[in-house]
Amino acid sequence: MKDMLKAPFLTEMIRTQTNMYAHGWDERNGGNISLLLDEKEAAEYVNVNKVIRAIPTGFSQPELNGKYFLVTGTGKYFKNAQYTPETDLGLIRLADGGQTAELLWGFEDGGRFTSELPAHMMSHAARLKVCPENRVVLHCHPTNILAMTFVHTLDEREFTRTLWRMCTECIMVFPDGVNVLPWMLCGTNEIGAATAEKMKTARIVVWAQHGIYGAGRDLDEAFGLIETVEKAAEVYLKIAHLPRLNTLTDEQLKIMEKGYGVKAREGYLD
Ligand code: 2HA
Ligand code: ZN
Repeated sequence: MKDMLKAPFLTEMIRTQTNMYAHGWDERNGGNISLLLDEKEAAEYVNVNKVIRAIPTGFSQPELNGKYFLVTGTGKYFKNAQYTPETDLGLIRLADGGQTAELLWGFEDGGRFTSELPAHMMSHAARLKVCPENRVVLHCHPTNILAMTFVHTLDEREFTRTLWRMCTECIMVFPDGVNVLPWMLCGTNEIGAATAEKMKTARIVVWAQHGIYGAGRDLDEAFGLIETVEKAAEVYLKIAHLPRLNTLTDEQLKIMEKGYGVKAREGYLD
């Protein structure tokens, strides 16, 4: 068995958490990440026949039965993952149609997976249907996106159009736009199901007055997606109260669409 602490997927996870903390997106225990692993990949580092603990999840997700995930722990601080990965992270396998998480590594202090596991697992199931290569669901609290949900309409088309206009490459990075959930209590199956529903049509779901969810094929892609949305929100907040002398027009957004070879969300450009 290889050393888990040297597994590239674990190193990459810790690096991402550390970077997210440094960006100010994950204060205290804010944020959570889940990374889908191949069974073969997991089996190099853990004994897949040795379940340490079986933890009820409180939801069912039969499509993900038997799947392996590296997940962040509830109550754990992203800033500390680099020092105490074996308590702050866990490798789980879903069983009983998703109703049980079998712990194969980690959470060594008796801890468990993130309180947002329903939103993560339901979102994985939704994204895998659209993009079979999807591996990552990532949640955090970026300051500018969060602030924007207090002063901008939550209409998804308008929210997306505002962000697309803030930097020339936005439409290339998230042509599918940004979906938005009105405020809901977090950590529940209800917000999980609502997030997954929104994940059917976009890789970004903003939780009003809370934060953001991003999905991607790897950690870098999901991180870069959120980074781009957050940058656009920052530009918006810097200029929203100032007279606008110049802007990006729908004509220019259409030129970018052609130039980058992407397809903007249907009906989102005039
Ligand atoms: O786990 O971010 O949404 C902390 C959170 C909950
Ligand atoms: Zn949160």
